[in-house]
Amino acid sequence: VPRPYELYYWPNIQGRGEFVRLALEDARAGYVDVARTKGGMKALLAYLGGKRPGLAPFAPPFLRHGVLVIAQTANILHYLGPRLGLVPASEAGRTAANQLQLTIADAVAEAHDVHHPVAVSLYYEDQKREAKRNAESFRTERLPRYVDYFERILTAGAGKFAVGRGHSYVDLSLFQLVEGLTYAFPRATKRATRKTPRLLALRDRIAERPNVASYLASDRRIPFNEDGIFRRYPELDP
Ligand SMILES: N[C@@H](CCC(=O)N[C@@H](CS)C(=O)NCC(=O)O)C(=O)O
Repeated sequence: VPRPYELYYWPNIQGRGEFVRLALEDARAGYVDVARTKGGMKALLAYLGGKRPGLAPFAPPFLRHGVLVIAQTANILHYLGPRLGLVPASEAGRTAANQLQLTIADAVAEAHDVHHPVAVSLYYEDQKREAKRNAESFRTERLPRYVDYFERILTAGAGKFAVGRGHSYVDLSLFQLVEGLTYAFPRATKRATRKTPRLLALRDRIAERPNVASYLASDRRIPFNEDGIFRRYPELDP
């Protein structure tokens, strides 16, 4: 019997951990969201402090599976993909999935930097002016550029899946990206996705997958909030 997967991520936000949670939930893989259990935060911090065996992660999310400790969201999904049946089997398919996931990671980092353009260590309240400037170019240039790109990818793949002939962890992550952008920048996302029907249809199809739907309705799904990556500050989406 394989051990259950142990996911380590901050317990109060969806954040980058959500991309991993969605894969585990869609596959109904046995997993423990460690930091949300008693004593779990201590264990998470012990790993970050290099006090546990395995390659020390720089930052959450990370996954422990047996003796392996695996960090970096896209890398975790690259590991889980074949095990959960969430990626094509071919090397070409796995590489394509990883490439798209890394592009999603770039989009996520840029969405984060909108509210933290000066320093990660400063409060949003201390960088509001710069955030406003950053938000303008994110809304009008970067956000449309990312959603147009993924629309093109879906079009090339006949419209249903990002890679291969079945759904993969990339599709689950695209769902989360669209949900996050919609939460943080409802007006800009609505404008930008007027021309991306395939991406919106994918979002809807993923939300209706039975395991995803029951996860989203459960208390395991942490609501979006202003401590996470996708934050709704109305002044940044006027
Ligand atoms: N590139 C990494 C980024 C990890 C990351 O930035 N994690 C954030 C939370 S989403 C964090 O806890 N950062 C703490 C730090 O950078 O010190 C990934 O995709 O997993």
